[in-house]
Amino acid sequence: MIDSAVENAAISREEFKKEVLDDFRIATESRQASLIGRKEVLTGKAKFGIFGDGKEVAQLAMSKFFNHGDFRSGYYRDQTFMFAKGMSNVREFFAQLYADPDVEREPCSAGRSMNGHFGTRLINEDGTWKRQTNRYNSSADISPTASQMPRLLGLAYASKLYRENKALSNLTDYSINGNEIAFGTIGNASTSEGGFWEVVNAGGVLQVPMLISIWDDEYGISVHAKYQTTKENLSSILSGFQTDEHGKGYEIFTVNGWNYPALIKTYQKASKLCRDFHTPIIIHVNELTQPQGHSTSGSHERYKSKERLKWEEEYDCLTQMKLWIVESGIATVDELTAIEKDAAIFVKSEQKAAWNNFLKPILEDRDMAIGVMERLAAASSHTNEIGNLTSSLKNKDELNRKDILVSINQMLRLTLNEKNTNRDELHQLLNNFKRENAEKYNSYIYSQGEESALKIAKINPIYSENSKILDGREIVQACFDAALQRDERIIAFGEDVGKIGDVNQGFAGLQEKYGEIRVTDTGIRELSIIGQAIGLAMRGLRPIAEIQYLDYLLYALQIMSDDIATLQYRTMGGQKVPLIIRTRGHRLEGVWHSGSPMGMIINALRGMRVLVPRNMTQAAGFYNTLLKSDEPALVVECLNGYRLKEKLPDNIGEFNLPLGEPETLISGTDVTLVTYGSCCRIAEEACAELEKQGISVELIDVQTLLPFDINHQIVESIKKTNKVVFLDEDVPGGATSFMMQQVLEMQESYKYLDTQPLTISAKEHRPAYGTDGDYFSKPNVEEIFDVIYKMMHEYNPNRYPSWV
Ligand SMILES: Cc1ncc(C[n+]2csc(CCOP(=O)(O)OP(=O)(O)O)c2C)c(N)n1
Ligand SMILES: [Mg+2]
Repeated sequence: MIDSAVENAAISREEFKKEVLDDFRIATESRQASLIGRKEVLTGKAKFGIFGDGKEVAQLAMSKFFNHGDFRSGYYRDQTFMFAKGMSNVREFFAQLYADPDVEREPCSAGRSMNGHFGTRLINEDGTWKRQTNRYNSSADISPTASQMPRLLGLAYASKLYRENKALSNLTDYSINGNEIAFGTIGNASTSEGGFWEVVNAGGVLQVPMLISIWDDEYGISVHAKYQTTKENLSSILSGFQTDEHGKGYEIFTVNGWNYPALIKTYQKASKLCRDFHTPIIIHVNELTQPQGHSTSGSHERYKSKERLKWEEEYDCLTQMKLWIVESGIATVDELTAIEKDAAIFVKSEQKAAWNNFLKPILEDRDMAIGVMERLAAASSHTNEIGNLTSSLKNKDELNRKDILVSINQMLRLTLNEKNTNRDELHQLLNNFKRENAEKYNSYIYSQGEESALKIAKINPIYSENSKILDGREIVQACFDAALQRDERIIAFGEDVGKIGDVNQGFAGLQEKYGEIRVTDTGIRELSIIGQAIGLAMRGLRPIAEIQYLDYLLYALQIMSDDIATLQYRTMGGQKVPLIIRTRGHRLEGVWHSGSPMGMIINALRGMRVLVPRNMTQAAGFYNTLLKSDEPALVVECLNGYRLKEKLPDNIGEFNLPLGEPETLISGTDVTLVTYGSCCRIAEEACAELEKQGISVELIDVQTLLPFDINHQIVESIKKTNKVVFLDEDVPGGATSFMMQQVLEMQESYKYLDTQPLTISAKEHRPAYGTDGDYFSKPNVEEIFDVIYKMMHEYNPNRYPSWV
């Protein structure tokens, strides 16, 4: 058997043996990491563990065909693959298990993600991209099942763009002729998620080099395939995606997860098709096992039959690999036992090193604190209590940084009324620890690099006598035209974006001008439209992905929240996705075409920029800023603004508007009215009516909700007016509450208020259809007038008599 294997592999007998035994060693080390990892959790050194045992051999096969420039988008079972490609190693694996916050020791997430959440560092410390085509790349894993799928589509679609758009061929840091495969991995049960099917369909439509491996162990935690999958058979139900006579569709393979040579053959054939012809691939790897059960949270004996457990033992992929190696005459049982022994020793020592490295800085912090505590004990009238607290900190098992801070705080409370330098020293230490830990646990929500959106300098719009007056839609169209002209990396896509240039014609004529590869239609699939953008942005392109109406953002909100918004944070600045999500909303007609759920959105999207321009010129200025920055953003255009007339700036493609800078639309002295988006126009009308009654309102458009008024301009207005009203068309307590919290609490404007701060919002229900539906659902001029007039009446009843 070894002879035929050697023949097929076209390498020498020695080389072949070395490769097989190397594989066996990696798989065995990976298994040891799983076994020891579980013990580390059960003995209390780590909080939770989930491991790749039972899935090692298939991953070895996959790793052989994963080349430089390729990307992985996978899930928590993939440690063997990550080890095999050197994208992770045993020590880093344990560092993550212990939640080591040191990014050098735990480069996937700096201890922020639980174990098994892999990813490589795609960007440098200054935020610039690393070269991707000379290394192996993995997007950063997230926990929600199947959520690796949307971005997988984009990672694969990037290869298509790089291959088909010759103008991108100089971007060799990201692609060499689009030869890169996006490798996806997913568990069998996770394929029950809607997102899986949406992405599989889209991948087939787009014909992109996406190679999906399904690790099928028949279970999703305790739930058997009979509850997950029609006919309990993924290969069978996926067969409709099989390529047809036109070559469209997927090549689908089914292979047993314990059969090393068959797996290698399968991955070899599949990856060649995928790389050369961009044929999407599904490899259904079945008959996998889970020797230790799903995770450390329980044991699989509770839900697997005796027969199943016995079968799992027999068909454990490592057992089968060993049998094959021996039967093929590649190595003896003794040779394999020696490898197993060495692997056990190696993994144990790596685990110990990871633990010691993790613990060392905590012990140093503790000892530093104890030194100060002992001095305080001597100087304080609470010597005994402080002494007791100090010794219990000294003797604490499973020490965390938290324990040190808790002890310090207890002592500071005990000595609240004492004045001595040791107490001051302890206080100082506490502040230092807080600062250091904020860096460890609270940094990188947004880009901290040079291309942060907040660092893009303002360039004012320029107008001249010749500046044209156009419909709003023509203003954004001119902005997109200039952007597409300027930068080949920019692409736009979404429902109806291509042929008709979007439902409101922001891209009108631009597909004809720049080609289908740059401006293109997609299926109705919001989740994977955004996934497409994520993957493209990760591979150096600049996507503008469109969600047709704000009301339909909900389908995509999950991936925006779980993936985009957490990306910088969960990698501690190791990955980024500079992408723009363009949508339109606020006010038009009916329940699903006039929503403005901005509170929901900004609460789900900390980590993204959320922009709410009041008109299309502001929108264009923000698009220009965002395209120069490296941050992901959502831009909500006003659905009722496309036909309003605006003046086209002469520098439509160049001017930038800064984020986080409100604009005062009307100066006033009596009341500050804070709003954004379509409400600006309604507020302007209300202000005119109030002016007639002698009430001078200062109207402020915040323009961007995330970030919000970074220079604290609004409080300056309140210092003058001493009254504030927050207006929008979200539900009561929605984004108006956010604005109120920012202005009252963060800007401390409560100090300057003479009256109760108020909010005006839409009703609690979705807006009803028709003119009256809108009038009675959303805030209107009369309501704004009433609220502000009443506020003035309460403040000065003589001057402003009650009028109702
Ligand atoms: C959206 C979502 N729902 C539930 C979970 C909890 N959960 C984690 S793993 C898992 C089972 C996944 O099974 P499968 O896809 O077959 O992968 P396996 O663990 O068997 O390799 C579940 C339900 C989750 N992470 N995300
Ligand atoms: Mg499973």
